[in-house]
Amino acid sequence: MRILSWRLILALTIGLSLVSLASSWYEIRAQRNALRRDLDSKAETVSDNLAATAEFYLANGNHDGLQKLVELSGKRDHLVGLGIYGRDDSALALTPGLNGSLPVLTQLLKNAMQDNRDISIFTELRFKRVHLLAAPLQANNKTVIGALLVVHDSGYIDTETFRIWGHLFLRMAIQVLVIVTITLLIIRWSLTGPVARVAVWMRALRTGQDAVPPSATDLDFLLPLAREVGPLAESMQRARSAAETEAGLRNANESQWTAQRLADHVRNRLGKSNLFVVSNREPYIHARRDNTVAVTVPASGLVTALEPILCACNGTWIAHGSGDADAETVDAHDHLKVPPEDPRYTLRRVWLSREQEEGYYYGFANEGLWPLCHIAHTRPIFRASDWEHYYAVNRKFADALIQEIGSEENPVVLIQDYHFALLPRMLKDRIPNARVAIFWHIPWPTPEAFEICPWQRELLDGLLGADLIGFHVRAHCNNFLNTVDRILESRVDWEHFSVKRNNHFTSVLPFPISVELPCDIPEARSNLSAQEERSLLFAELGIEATFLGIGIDRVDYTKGIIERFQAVESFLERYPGYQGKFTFIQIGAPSRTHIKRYADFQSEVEAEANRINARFRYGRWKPIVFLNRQHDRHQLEHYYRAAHICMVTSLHDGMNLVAKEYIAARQDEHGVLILSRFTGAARELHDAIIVNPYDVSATGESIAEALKMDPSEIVERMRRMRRSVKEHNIYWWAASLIGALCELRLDSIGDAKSTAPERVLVVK
Ligand code: GDG
Repeated sequence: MRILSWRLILALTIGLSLVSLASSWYEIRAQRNALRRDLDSKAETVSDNLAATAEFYLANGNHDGLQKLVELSGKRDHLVGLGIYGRDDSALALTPGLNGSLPVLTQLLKNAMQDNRDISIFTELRFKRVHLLAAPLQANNKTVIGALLVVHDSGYIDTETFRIWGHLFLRMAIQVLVIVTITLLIIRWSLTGPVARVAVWMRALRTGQDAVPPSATDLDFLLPLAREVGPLAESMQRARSAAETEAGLRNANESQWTAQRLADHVRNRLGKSNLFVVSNREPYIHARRDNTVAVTVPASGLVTALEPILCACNGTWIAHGSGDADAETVDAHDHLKVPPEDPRYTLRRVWLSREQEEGYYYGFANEGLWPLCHIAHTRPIFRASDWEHYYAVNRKFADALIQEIGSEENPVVLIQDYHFALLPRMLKDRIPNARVAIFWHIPWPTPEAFEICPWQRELLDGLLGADLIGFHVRAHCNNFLNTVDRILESRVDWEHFSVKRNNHFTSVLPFPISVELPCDIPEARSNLSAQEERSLLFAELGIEATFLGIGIDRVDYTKGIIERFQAVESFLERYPGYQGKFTFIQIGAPSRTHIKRYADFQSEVEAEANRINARFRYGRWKPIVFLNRQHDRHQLEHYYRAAHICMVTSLHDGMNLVAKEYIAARQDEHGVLILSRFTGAARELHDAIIVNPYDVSATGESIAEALKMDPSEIVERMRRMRRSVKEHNIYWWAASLIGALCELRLDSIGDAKSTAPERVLVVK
């Protein structure tokens, strides 16, 4: 910066001086010429005034008259002398002190007389700057009879010129000084200061300290740089945190799965094959906000788990482009390189019409398959038109997938969820060499329940196109195999958990999904205690209470939200001492509100909360707070860390990530989890208080049990659950799933040659 300042000072000084000098030179030259013209006309006036009288005396030979004339007229400003000469150049009258015989004068007079015109010059006489005017004198007949010489001192013109130069130099120096000072101040305010503050910010980011980004004014012209610095710092912090975790694990001799380990593992397993992921929900959504396009990452464990793999092997993720600015951000092939701040893999967007989305997503998937697979006593609705859309959209995704795979010889394809039951078969029929897995995130019902679906055979056949079908728990695998056994002509191999149909083998295995532990996520760390977090939340919500229970769900009829409220009611009835002390906060993110059953359910939840509140509330306390809006990830972490109890009372749930997120957030090893026995999570988290959500009073009793639990027991239980989630985290899930898929020997599973272990696949 110092060199820049010096360069700037030098350049400004030279530039400004040159400009000032040039303009001053012109100005001074003009002034000097004006003074000269002025002196010239003064000499002309003197000559004009004397000419007539001098001609008269000269014509009459009156030399005394001539002498008197020059002496009388010779006393004026700057006039040095006057002289009158005859035709032969002889001096006839001279003012005293004027040496009239100097050659320069006689030559001038001669020329004036010869040419019969006035001649003036600026010259030097005896080291003095003078102005000379020689004017011819004429007789009546216009013949030249002599000449008049007027001599002025012109030295004052030089003096004046020097004075002006002096002024101009002073002005120029002040100008240069002022401009250089202002420039240096601007550099300091707008450049040196902001750059220093940005450097402090970057240093804080680099060293992992709390860093407050500089203000928008500071970042003004550094904005393009700042845009890069944020993501860069984030990647660095993640890398550092990953390295620390890895090092910690190595020291502790633990084999915890991290994003980095997963990426390495998958790269090894895939070898030269490329990975393709298909899901309905895309990992990055571009949406229009005011006049700008904002990119959001949907809060989903799936993105967390699959992104490191795709980044590591430069894979392709195919998903429905659902954002209103999605189409503007893709290239001509509907491709987009993501993550936006560090593009590592390709997102291929598939476009659906409104009718297709209605029929395939809201209709068949969410009004048909969702209630079919969840035993929650909501009747599935199967419309032929929805089925047609479901089929057409699966076909559309198959076409897109085949296009992306191109000439790839051994692609590895991971399909997500119940939106794509037909896709494995559609793909395998066209690319038999592809390794295809589908992971079913929701439960699989009993054969009797599944049998009510009019397209049961088509769905099973579509799924069995895959080489591997994953569920969260063994019970869902069993239900699936029983369903296949009962409905399709096929051979179920219970020993290896596989199905042979038309000479193709499908392995059916459990892969319990999980979460990332927040201690691996720098921004999820908190310095506040649970008590402080609670006080903050109560103050924010304007509530007075001591004990806090929470529930976090999409507002979905499978999540048992109403039963949960009723359990709170039952608890307060049985334990009135907790009235005024225990508050239950339910975060309910609106979900699928297009569907009537969901819209109705939202009103039912609200009405139930109002009913219970009206019964118990007083002062600034109320038993239930229903926050019916989407919260960001960061806010959820506060609730998890603040709550004495987290209630997960799903009527039926594939896994339930909220239960695991609560455990992951409790770095303080406090908090009690109340967990429905009908969740997949209940198979792993034995230290939760396991409840039957339909038994409202027993669930109410479990709240009392949780609040009265001995602190040492709370810590012991939480510690064990955290160990389980830590060991079987989201990266472990992804590694197990992809590992199993890559290890399958295609079309040989049924002959007991599968390399997949019989029980839950644990990758070490
Ligand atoms: C299906 C299966 C299976 C909730 N509200 C907000 C919010 N959430 C997040 C939670 C959690 C996720 O949504 C919900 O996950 P769940 O597992 O509870 O349930 P489903 O959405 O039904 O998912 C389920 C899962 O797939 C994974 O395989 O476990 O059984 O049904 O992560 O934190 N997230 C944000 N704001 C909210 O308001 N950001």
